Amino acid sequence: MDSSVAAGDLFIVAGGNCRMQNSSLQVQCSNDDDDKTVFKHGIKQFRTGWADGPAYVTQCPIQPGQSYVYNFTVNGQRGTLLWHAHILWLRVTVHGAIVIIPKLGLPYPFPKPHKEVVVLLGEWWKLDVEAVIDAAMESGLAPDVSDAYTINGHPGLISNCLGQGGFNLDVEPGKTYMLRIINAALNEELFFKIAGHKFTVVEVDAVYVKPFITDTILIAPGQTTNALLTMDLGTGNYLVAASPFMDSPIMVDNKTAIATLHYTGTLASTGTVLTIPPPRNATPVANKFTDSLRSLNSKTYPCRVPLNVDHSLLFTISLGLNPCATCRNGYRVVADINNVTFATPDISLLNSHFFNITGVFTDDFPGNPPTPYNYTGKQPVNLSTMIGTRVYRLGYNSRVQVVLQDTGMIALENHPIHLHGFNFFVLGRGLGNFNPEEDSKKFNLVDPVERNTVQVPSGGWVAIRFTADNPGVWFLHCHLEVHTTWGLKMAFLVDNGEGPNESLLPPPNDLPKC
Ligand SMILES: *[C@@H]1O[C@H](CO)[C@@H](O)[C@H](O)[C@H]1NC(C)=O
Ligand SMILES: *[C@@H]1O[C@H](CO)[C@@H](O)[C@H](O)[C@H]1NC(C)=O
Ligand SMILES: *[C@@H]1O[C@H](CO)[C@@H](O)[C@H](O)[C@H]1NC(C)=O
Ligand SMILES: *[C@@H]1O[C@H](CO)[C@@H](O)[C@H](O)[C@H]1NC(C)=O
Ligand SMILES: *[C@@H]1O[C@H](CO)[C@@H](O)[C@H](O)[C@H]1NC(C)=O
Ligand SMILES: *[C@@H]1O[C@H](CO)[C@@H](O)[C@H](O)[C@H]1NC(C)=O
Ligand SMILES: *[C@@H]1O[C@H](CO)[C@@H](O)[C@H](O)[C@H]1NC(C)=O
Ligand SMILES: [Cu+2]
Repeated sequence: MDSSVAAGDLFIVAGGNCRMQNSSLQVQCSNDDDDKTVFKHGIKQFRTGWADGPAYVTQCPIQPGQSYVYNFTVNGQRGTLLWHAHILWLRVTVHGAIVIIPKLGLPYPFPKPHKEVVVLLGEWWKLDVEAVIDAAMESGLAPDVSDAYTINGHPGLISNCLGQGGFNLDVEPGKTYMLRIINAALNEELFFKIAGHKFTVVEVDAVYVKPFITDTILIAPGQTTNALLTMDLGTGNYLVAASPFMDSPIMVDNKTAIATLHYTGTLASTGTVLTIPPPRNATPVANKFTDSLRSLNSKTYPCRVPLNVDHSLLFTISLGLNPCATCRNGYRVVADINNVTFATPDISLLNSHFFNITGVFTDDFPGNPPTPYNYTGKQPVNLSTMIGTRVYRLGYNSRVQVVLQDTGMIALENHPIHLHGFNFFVLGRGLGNFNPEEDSKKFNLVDPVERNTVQVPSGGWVAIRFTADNPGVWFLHCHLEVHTTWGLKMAFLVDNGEGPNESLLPPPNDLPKC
């Protein structure tokens, strides 16, 4: 990749000004080692799906020696997002922040902070991650967990890595800072805490929220959170901690990444005030954060949740086991939506759609589980899945509700599900099986939070709605990379509308070929 897109780089994108309504961004990616694609996570890519990024969904990978210009317009969005590689596990290190500043003259809906700081949370393996996932795919079993989490690239002091300095955030007493926190980890949701300080959360996934105060932030891979932090303690050093949230029995991982918040003028001999991260299974802490999220829903930033729906879908989110003669135990761990494990095609879905190439995908993705059962109770004995490259087709502008339902196949587990091409509204969530009659009565249709990645609670469900006003092919997948690798993904195909600005644009000339 050329120097304009190196890992950890920060894009500052002008969200337009009074003279210029839209702003266009060109990201030149040339490639001199592995096959790569770059995904602008959360950018809506209106009619420009070609610049979205997921490999074999909207493009073929950029081959070594080739280059591709991602050409798209940021329109109507501002806030913190991220970009990352969207092929194999390369996003472990190929990622960074996207900061879209508001239109010139348009203030934040909260007091302007003294300074803004990007806080990028990551995950680190000592081994080459490609070797880790390749070994797992060969054995059919789960990959090794990471060796560390990182805060702006540093794990901080960890027991077997003494002498490692951590990230140091220097602050001035009395000032307010805005942290733009991004979870770029591969496989873990994280708690984020700073000793002695409380956050005021003002934005998630580049959408303003009703401000609320919390001492712990919960952030899943692919999510972003902007939080104000007032330096009201005057002096001292305070521990910053990022630790996993995992309320599933599947893995035990309690590593913590640490950094320091340092007030300028603090004596060098001053110790650090510590904080204890929540235990990794602290579901009540996670729920308290999630339940506090509400759209701002002000006159300037209204909440446009669809009040009626054209498609009401129920998607089960599961793991599974498929027979595999060459695997260590005779089976392979897989994952699926509605019992379909996604098979990656040889050419991109978007290419196949635009050029009418048949035989690449079918548009018969099930809108409901093929065999309904008690998803959070006793599981069927046969844990195998269907393999398919299937999409769900939507008419332009149709209003879609998807209830994402966790199941106990292998184990109940929390999954952060990310939708490309759209933001969605989160109408409600609960434990057990979704009950259409009872649960939909309790939906929040007034100020539900709007985002692009949402957690399906372990042993529960979450209901989302969006308007399919963006023609193209849009990926929906778990943002735990291990589950994506196992097939926890599908795509929506949104047809063109009738109007002049309602169809997918033709692909750029330099679109990589397969
Ligand atoms: C980028 O897209 C814009 C608008 O679609 C177009 O005018 C421009 O020529 C494109 N630039 C490149 C380098 O392809
Ligand atoms: C992490 O978990 C391991 C295994 O359960 C345990 O031995 C260790 O004490 C835990 N460490 C912390 C910091 O909680
Ligand atoms: C694909 O088929 C549609 C519908 O038949 C047609 O309108 C369109 O022009 C075709 N596209 C290409 C690139 O051939
Ligand atoms: C599903 O299973 C759970 C756990 O065994 C049980 O509590 C619940 O009543 C069951 N639901 C239905 C609809 O049978
Ligand atoms: C589950 O069903 C699949 C086909 O539907 C079959 O191939 C497999 O052997 C079955 N597994 C078990 C354990 O019965
Ligand atoms: C999933 O599909 C497989 C293969 O057809 C089948 O054996 C299994 O019973 C299905 N499971 C569910 C829950 O639908
Ligand atoms: C598309 O065009 C219609 C009709 O001209 C207009 O109302 C709408 O705002 C346009 N949409 C976008 C996203 O530009
Ligand atoms: Cu998952």
